Amino acid sequence: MNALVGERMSIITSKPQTTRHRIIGIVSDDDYQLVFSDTPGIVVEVGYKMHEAMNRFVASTFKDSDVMLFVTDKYDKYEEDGPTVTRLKQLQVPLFLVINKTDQSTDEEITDLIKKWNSWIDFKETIPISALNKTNTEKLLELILDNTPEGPVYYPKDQLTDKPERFFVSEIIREKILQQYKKEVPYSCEVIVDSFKVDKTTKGEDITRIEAHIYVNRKTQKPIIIGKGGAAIKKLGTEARKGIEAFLDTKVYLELYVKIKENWRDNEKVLKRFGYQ
Ligand SMILES: Nc1nc2c(ncn2[C@@H]2O[C@H](COP(=O)(O)OP(=O)(O)OP(=O)(O)O)[C@@H](O)[C@H]2O)c(=O)[nH]1
Ligand SMILES: [Mg+2]
Repeated sequence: MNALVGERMSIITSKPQTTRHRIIGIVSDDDYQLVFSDTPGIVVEVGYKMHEAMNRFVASTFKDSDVMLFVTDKYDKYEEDGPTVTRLKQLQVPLFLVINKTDQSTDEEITDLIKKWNSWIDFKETIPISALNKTNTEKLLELILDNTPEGPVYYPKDQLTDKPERFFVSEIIREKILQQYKKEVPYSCEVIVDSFKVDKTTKGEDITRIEAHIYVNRKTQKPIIIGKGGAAIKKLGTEARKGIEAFLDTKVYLELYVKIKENWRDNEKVLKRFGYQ
């Protein structure tokens, strides 16, 4: 979606289940507006209420999308009788097979993937792309436009998404947590931006002052996030600040706090407050 929208809306990491929400990216041109939704993948092993919420985000796109793009690559593992393939088979709207990461695949690997997937599901279009190098992404955009019905314009032309800046700020911090910490720790974290103020430095430059809380799932995870003498959280703060500065295009002063919220992934009230509605 980032490649198509031309902005870094969704966070990207090498770890699975990076995306937890339905994130909207809007592309407006003189004669069209496309509203993209990036969602998590379907969570097969549902362990927490948070996973159910993630699957509800996926389900919502199955209900209201005009075109569905299934993005996969040679590393993905799917079974023909698994929930993802089963759900895709039932779709009524045009469904595209988008084979990503062609920069890392041979022609033969791509041909084999196309053959396998098309023997499972009846795709309206099949297209190999590289989101990284933006290979074929323009062509994909054209195919989408060819297959979308006409409809009303939903958003003002200059609007890129439906969520506030503070959501994207919290996502950038979560991206850095996923990149920096190991195993279960990043999956046990949620980030909430509590304060977001645009201010001026003494030199008169814009500076955004941000306070954010990192919620962990268990007592033992707090010292892990903080690290020896605060080294880990200091590194996290630096990386996150750089990412947020690039996103907001202002200087950023970031303060991070860690709080324990036992078993938040199974707490309906907390999940609601964290945006998993
Ligand atoms: N080589 C290569 N890597 C890519 C390409 N597109 C994405 N990646 C990498 O693939 C990994 C996963 O990317 P994500 O965008 O997090 O994938 P996702 O499908 O949204 O995954 P979840 O949000 O975890 O469900 C990251 O390490 C990306 O840098 C591509 O075209 N080529
Ligand atoms: Mg994602």
